[in-house]
Amino acid sequence: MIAIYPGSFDPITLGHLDIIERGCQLFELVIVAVLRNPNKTPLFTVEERIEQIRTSVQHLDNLEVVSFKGLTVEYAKQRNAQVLLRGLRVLSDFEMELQMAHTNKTLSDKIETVFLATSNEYSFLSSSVVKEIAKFSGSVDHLVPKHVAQDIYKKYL
Ligand code: COD
Repeated sequence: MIAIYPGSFDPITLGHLDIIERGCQLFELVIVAVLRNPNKTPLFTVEERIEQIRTSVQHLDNLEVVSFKGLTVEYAKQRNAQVLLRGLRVLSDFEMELQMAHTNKTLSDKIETVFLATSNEYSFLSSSVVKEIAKFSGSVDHLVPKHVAQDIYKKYL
């Protein structure tokens, strides 16, 4: 079974990486799909984020990292994926994720959303938290892969 793990990944965190690694144990192929979203001003370009993710997942072989535009379910159909993989941290994630899963189900009833609960140590972790800490010169070494931390420090220099 093929799963798409869609997201912004601006930047990838250890929480995302944990979901990717666990997803790779469950599915034949996991496609990490970075949304090209013209309505957002990200810290990193899509190309930078793809590079960061690829460098972080070199130890996994049933994985692809790509970008996509438009609706996630349409991209999933193009790739013959049956599953959208998502992570859940806190109750507020659940509300938003459930709404998204129901919306996606109305767009394609053949594609299921599968949620993985965050690992305990990453339940507070988001890309926004990482950017907030780095912006105020705090260390993010324990929150993102090493090369990503270096990229973040360079951006905020
Ligand atoms: N532990 C576990 N899971 C985590 C953690 C963590 N510490 N941090 C993040 N995650 C999970 C998130 O809950 C999410 O499931 C996933 O990782 C990706 O997170 P983000 O923040 O990088 O990406 P999002 O949530 O901003 O991505 C949103 C999408 C791009 C998937 C969404 O906007 C989308 O599908 N857009 C395309 C348009 C579309 O199809 N719209 C219809 C659906 S409403």
